[in-house]
Amino acid sequence: MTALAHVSPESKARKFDIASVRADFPILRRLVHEKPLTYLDTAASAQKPQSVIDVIKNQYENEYANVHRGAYWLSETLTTKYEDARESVRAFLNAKSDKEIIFTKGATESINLVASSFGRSLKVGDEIVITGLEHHSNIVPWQMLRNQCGVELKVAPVTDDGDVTLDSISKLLSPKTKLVAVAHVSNALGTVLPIKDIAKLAHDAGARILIDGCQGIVHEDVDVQDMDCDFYAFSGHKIYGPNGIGVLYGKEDILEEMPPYQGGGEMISTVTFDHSEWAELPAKFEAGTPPIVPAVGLGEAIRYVSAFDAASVSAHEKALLAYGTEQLQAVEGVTLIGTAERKTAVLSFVLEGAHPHDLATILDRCGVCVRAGHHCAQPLMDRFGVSATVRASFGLYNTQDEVDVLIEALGRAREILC
Ligand code: C6P
Repeated sequence: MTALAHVSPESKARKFDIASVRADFPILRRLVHEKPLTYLDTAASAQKPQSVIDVIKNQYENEYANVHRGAYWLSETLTTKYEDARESVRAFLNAKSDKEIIFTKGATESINLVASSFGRSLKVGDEIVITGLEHHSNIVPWQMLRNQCGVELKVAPVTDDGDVTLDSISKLLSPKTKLVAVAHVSNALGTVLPIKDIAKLAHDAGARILIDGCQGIVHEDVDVQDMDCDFYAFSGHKIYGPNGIGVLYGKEDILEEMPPYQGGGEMISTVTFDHSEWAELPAKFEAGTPPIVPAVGLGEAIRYVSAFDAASVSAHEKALLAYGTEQLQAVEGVTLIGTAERKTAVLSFVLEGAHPHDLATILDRCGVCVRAGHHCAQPLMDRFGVSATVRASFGLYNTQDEVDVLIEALGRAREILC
């Protein structure tokens, strides 16, 4: 079942028509360096549809107040919208309960929440298993925990095509493993990991599993019950929503056991100078004034993507990836990094004789936005013996024509740099 399959059937009436999809994103109409914008950096952050922009604008213009604190109409109205957004996320992930959806400021904070809170139950000698293709946000929090409490970090190796085998994960698991923390989709290569199988391996070993779903939420089916993951973390800005909002899904019984991550605001039920008691989930993990408007904007973004039939969006993105792969491989001097069979929406490559940053600068002059660098995955770059790659990444609004623009701009860059 797909994430999009959890919304009501009547809301999925919209046909996936690329021209009308593009018309939803006002920024795609602008020029950059007097060239049409070719936005191929959705893995870094997605562009926003008009409906999300309108909702945000309307909140500030007409409905703004703090939430969960005011006994007046404005505050109650926005509180309802904030909690409706939580329900939209719950339905999107097919979580059992709203209590399992914690709003954070992004995937990085969601993972840090687990490291800081769940991590407190770990002790010297316990082990955490990650993979060699993780984003720094799914490496550094575990290193910090290692430095605090002496847990060990085990890393499953990356294969030459940019994949991680189940066997290599399995070999690292033992009764000492307390957590397996893996990406759903690699941001740097696009590799899709078999999350359901990894979750089974983790659980068979008696460990919990956290999925860094920052890229997976955009391109893959996400059903947290079907995957049987214990935690799923993602950021709103990748899925066509605002920035400043993220989600941590956690199974209710596990979240109940975990201590609060931060103190203050509405995360308490009572406070005295001697002692405080915690609020019920999800408030226990939402200290301080939450990212109210971004949460409502995320709810709208989820409504936006949920209106399409998931299979059509997926077919469109797969066709783009196949076409882009074929076109890039035909460019002399280009080496694609990350050629796993299960792959989505990302083309990471190097061009012989050209530094990725120089290449990206020339592409920018042609109106093409790509990311160049280590993509916050330095150990993965080391694995492939490069310091950086150029990364073109797709969203639902990209077209084959834009791939052609990229290839043409690459030809121009080759003439200048090589
Ligand atoms: N990747 C990229 O260009 P935040 O910054 O908290 O929204 O997301 C962090 C993060 C965690 N995991 C994965 C797999 C990610 O892709 C990201 C963000 C961006 O690839 C910015 S570094």
